Amino acid sequence: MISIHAAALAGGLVFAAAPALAADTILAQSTFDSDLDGWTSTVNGTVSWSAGGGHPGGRMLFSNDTSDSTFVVAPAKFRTGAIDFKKLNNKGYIVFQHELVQNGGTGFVAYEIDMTGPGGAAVFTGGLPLNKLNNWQTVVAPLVQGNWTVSGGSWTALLNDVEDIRIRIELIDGSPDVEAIDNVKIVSHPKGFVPR
Ligand SMILES: [Ca+2]
Repeated sequence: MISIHAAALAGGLVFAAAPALAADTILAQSTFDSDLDGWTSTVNGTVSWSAGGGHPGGRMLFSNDTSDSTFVVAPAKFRTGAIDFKKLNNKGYIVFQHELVQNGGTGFVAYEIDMTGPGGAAVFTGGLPLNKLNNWQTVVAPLVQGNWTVSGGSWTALLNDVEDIRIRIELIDGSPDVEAIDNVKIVSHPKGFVPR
């Protein structure tokens, strides 16, 4: 063994232990602990910052008394320019947490994330929320084409330039309803997903 080791050193080789799987890395996130962090709403006047009640800290709070379908729109740090989505294909995910605070409605619609850009558009549809107030649910959307419905262009062309990401914050059909989002993240997952 000693002679082999010496020969390896002489040849400039280094034997390392089996490489550990690369760790997940957060590439962008909003924890809403000091403000809305640049998030906006598709329906004016429905989204505000709440200093408390988050998971933990602050949260993005939605409240309305109509039957709109309200989404929140991600700030620039979640889009291409700050993030290389091509590198995240099959190796990244979007995650957020959602909470039902008050439910005066008649039913639910599913979790949803929309991504659009000049090359395409895609929709991630999750399950329905649990009918449980003040309970944070974690929603994970792998950046794997099979988890999305491509509604225009192509998945690859979309990932070349993701210009808009929006998350459905209003899951209650009817009103009044109050809901919240916290901990939106785009995460690199280098070990990758097994394609569906
Ligand atoms: Ca928070």
